[in-house]
Amino acid sequence: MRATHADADAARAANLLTGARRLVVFTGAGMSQESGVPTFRDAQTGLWASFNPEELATPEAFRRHPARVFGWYLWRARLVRTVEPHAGYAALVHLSADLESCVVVTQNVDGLHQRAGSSDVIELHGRLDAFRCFDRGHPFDASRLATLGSLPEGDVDPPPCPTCGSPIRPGVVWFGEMLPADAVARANDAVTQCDALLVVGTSGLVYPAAELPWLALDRGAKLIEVNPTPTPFSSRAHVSWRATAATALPALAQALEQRANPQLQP
Ligand code: BV8
Repeated sequence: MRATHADADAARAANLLTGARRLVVFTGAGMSQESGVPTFRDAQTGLWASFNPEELATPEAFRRHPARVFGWYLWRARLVRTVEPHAGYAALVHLSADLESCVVVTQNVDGLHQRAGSSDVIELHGRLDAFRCFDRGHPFDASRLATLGSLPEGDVDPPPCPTCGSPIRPGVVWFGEMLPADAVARANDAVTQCDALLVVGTSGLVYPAAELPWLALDRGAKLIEVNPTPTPFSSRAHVSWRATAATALPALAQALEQRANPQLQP
């Protein structure tokens, strides 16, 4: 059977990873796209179609329009509860089994890597299912939002913090906010020590997260990129794989499996 272009990419990526002991997988919104979670730069749907996510994902937007911003996050949190991690997430879990370490550093806030079974996940931008109060950071139990979560899409007034009365906000990192220092430190450590960095589904536009692939390259790590479209990393990647996450990652796991067990060749 003639090898396809995808097979060639899988083979090149597998060759690069053969012998790697410490892998970091750096993911963005494109990793979740085939599970039905719109990417950050996809046109917003429904009531938020007229808003640019970067205009909603800020403390200023929440102060100015708390119900609009809170309603958007509640809708997203509800959406994420209804989707399932696609085969690419399971492929990452599978290929991690043969490695000394496989750290997932994600910009995503949907928790899908953990739901798929990845055990070493660093969330740079927080999580949709974590809530706290805006002014003092008092944790807020998301199950108290259950009734609100059933509301139709649209504005939802954030409830007041039971402790201090400040409006409840999502536990994500907004534009203009610092990333969690411990997550940044752990991500930098992982990338500094990795043999290879697998970059999946990120536009590479949002900093400081987007610094990580450049750090890996500077430290001599091999870089494999999985993205249907070019990004700022593409020209420096050792393998720039024009494919989607749910297609490429299972193909990569299979190619690595065949190298580890040649008797399995089809
Ligand atoms: C910070 C959580 C220090 C929220 C997110 C002015 C003032 C303040 C800061 C700045 C400023 N100017 C610039 C900055 C820095 C700013 C920034 O980088 N802005 C960008 C827009 C230029 N960064 C910050 O503000 C950060 N904090 O700098 O603090 C500071 C503090 C105070 C003052 C000054 C500095 C905080 C950034 C974190 C923002 N929060 N998420 C939420 O989710 O609502 S970021 C958000 O974008 C998501 O997390 C998303 O993951 C992330 C990055 O986007 P991507 O993941 O790459 O997604 P995107 O849609 O862009 O691309 C998808 C990709 O997937 C595409 O390439 C596509 O081709 C590909 N794809 C599509 N389908 C598939 C696929 N790939 C594979 N398979 C598929 N099927």
